[in-house]
Order: sequence, then C-alpha cells, then structure tokens
Amino acid sequence: MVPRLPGHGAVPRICDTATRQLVEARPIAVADLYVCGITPYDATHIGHAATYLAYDTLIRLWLDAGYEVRYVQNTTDVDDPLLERAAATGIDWRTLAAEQTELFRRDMESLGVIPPDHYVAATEMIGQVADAVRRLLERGSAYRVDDDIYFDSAAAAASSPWHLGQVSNLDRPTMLELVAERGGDPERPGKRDALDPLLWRGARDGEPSWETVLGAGRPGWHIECSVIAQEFLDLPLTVNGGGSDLVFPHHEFSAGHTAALTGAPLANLYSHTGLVAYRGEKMSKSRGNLVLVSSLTDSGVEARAIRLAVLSQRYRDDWEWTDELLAEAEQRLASWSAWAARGRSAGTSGMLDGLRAALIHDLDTPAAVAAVDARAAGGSAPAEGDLTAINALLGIRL
Ligand code: 5CA
Ligand code: ZN
Repeated sequence: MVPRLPGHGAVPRICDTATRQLVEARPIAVADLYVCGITPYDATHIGHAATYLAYDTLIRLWLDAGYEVRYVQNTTDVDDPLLERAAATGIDWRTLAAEQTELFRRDMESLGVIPPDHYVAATEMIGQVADAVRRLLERGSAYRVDDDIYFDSAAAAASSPWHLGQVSNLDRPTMLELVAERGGDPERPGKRDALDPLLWRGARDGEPSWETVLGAGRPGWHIECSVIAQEFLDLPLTVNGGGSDLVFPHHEFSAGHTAALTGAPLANLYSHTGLVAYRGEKMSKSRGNLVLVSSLTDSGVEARAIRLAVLSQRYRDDWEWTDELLAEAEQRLASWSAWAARGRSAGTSGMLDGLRAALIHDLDTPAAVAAVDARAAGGSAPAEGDLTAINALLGIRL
C-alpha cells in the first residue's frame, strides 16, 4: 500500500517523445497507463527493472496528485525470440513463458513496484487481435502476402490521424535500419512498403497457431499492444510507455494500428526510458550481458539497494550498471537507515515539498535522492512525515 500524504502534489511533467517537449501528464479523469511488458525469457534484468521503476514513480506522483490510476501491462508470451529460445533450450515455449512470467512478478514485488491492474498475455487476446486485423483488412489498411497479413502504412496515413514518424520523428533511412534490427522484414517480397509491419502470421509447421476468423495463425507484435490497450483502458491513454528501444517500430505502429482502428490517437503522451548497459553494451537478452534482479537478491543484495541504485539515475539517460553503483546504493541505504533509527519527531520537515518538487520535474529521482541524502547527513532525527514521504514517493521503507 502506498501511504497517503498530506495535501496533494502537482501533476508531473514528463518528456513526450512525439513532440519532444516536457508536457504535463494530466489525466482527463483517471490516469490510463499502458507500459509494454516483458517477453518472458531472461527475466528480470536491471534494464527491465529500471523501465518499470520509472513508471512506478509516475504512478506514485499521480496518486499523490489525487488521481485514480488504471495500469495495464502486456506479456508477449508468443513471439519469435521466445519461440527461438524455447527451441534452443528444448523447453516448451508455454513452460518457459509461465516460469519467466512468475519470476518477473516476484522480482517486481521484491523491488516494491506497484503491480498493474491487469497483466494481459498475448495468448489471451488471440480472438480480439484476429478481429482487429479483420477490420483493418475491411478498411483497406491491411493486405495479405501469402498467408500473412501486413499493415498498409500509406493507406492508414491517408485515412486516419496518424502518419509514419508521428511518434518517432525519425527519417526513413533510420527507420529502415531499425526495422531490420528489431524484428521487421523489410526485404520480404510482396510488401507495399518495406516498413509495413506484420499484423498476422499464418500458421507454419512447428510453430504455435490458433484457428480464427482470419484462418490459422498468430498475432504480430505491435497489434498485440494496440488491442490490449483498447480492450482494457480508455483511449487516448494518458501515457504510453516503455524503453527507448520501442520507439520505432513498436510504438510508432501500435499508434498507427490504433488510429486506423479507432480514428483516434493511442496516447496523449509517449514516454520512453533510457537503456541500461552492462560492460559497455546495452543489457539485452540477445547479447547475454545480463544482471538479473533475482541473481542479486539470491546472493544477499537487498532489493531496496537495487531500487536505490536505479533511482539514483535519471530515467531518460542511457546508463551503465556497475558494481560500484550498487556498492554506493548499499552505503546510501545504510546511511538512510541509520538516520531513521535515530528516532522520530512528530510532523514533517520540508522533505515532502522537496521530493514533490524534484519528482514532478520529469521524474527527477536523482534530485529526490540527493534531498534525502542531505537530511540524512544532518544531525537531527527524521520527522515521521519525512519517512512517510520517502515511502510513498520513492517506495523505500525505512
Ligand atoms: N514484450 C516487448 C514489449 S511489447 C518487449 O520489449 N519485451 S522485453 O522483455 O524485451 O522488454 C521489456 C521492457 O523492458 C520494455 O519496455 C523494454 O523497452 C524495456 N527494456 C528492455 N531492455 C532494456 C534495457 N537494457 N534498459 C532499459 N529498458 C529495457
Ligand atoms: Zn508493447
């Protein structure tokens, strides 16, 4: 439970990828948040944790500003990389996905991350996705290539409030480079535009598939998030979020699919977190340079120290996980704990205002952490309200 704080904080401002500006993440009535969830293998590395901790901070600020929050996360439990890993290790893909999903949720809980109201697996939404793709075909925003179905970017741009580049602001050569790296198939013969993404993959021997209105097959990637957001939240979302590796093609086309289906934008604000590196490169499953939350906690590292190490970084920066960073966070946690153990005076000091002021400015957790450092280094015992503010806004219980 997130403790309630006296009064209300202001609505946070965060950076919007589409307009490249700092804008108020102001809910219309309820805050509707969709954050792209994991593809369940190699969970949960520090990069995942950093992304979900950034949106955890945003949720805490919305709650503090007096808003109700509706939060949804998908689980990409059927997709090429997951199937490839399952095949390579000889584990059934369903077993791999179930085990890793479970581990991810345990890790999030240990880090004190507020869970989504709904975790929705791609495999739970096959019928809804097939129906959405059928509607895109009917509207002329999709076309078949053999057994597969692609999104027609040009047709969708002509008939909906979306155009290629609306979310990502990228030029075409960069887009072509990124789709090739990130699961697209620009070379596939028969496509109307090399950038058009797959909406539906017809059944292949040895791959999972489902019987649907489209025939047998399985969902593409971007349509999964578009459909889940539409089913579980009110659109436009207050914020659509994820790591910056998802700006293009994933969020560009999730927005495109949604606009083509509903005539409205997916989100009012597109937010992206920086990428965490390890040993000089982006921490990623494909490179295998992973630091897992569960390996750290199994070896006796306190989850609160991991949380503090992440919060001491700016969420939009790319940064590198190091042993020194963790050691520093452990020291910081020890110093905050010693401060808290000095006893409690009643009431508050200026801590709550200081934390609010730092965090509403593009989730400036390093400034918030520095504000606590300054108080912990001073001589006096904390006020009860200081510790409540740290617990509610930074998720660190002292
Ligand atoms: N299932 C898709 C999203 S629909 C996916 O990207 N899964 S993932 O497991 O690869 O990543 C889960 C989340 O963590 C995504 O929001 C992704 O952008 C983010 N992420 C992945 N690697 C890093 C990293 N090194 N640093 C920060 N965030 C990362
Ligand atoms: Zn997604």
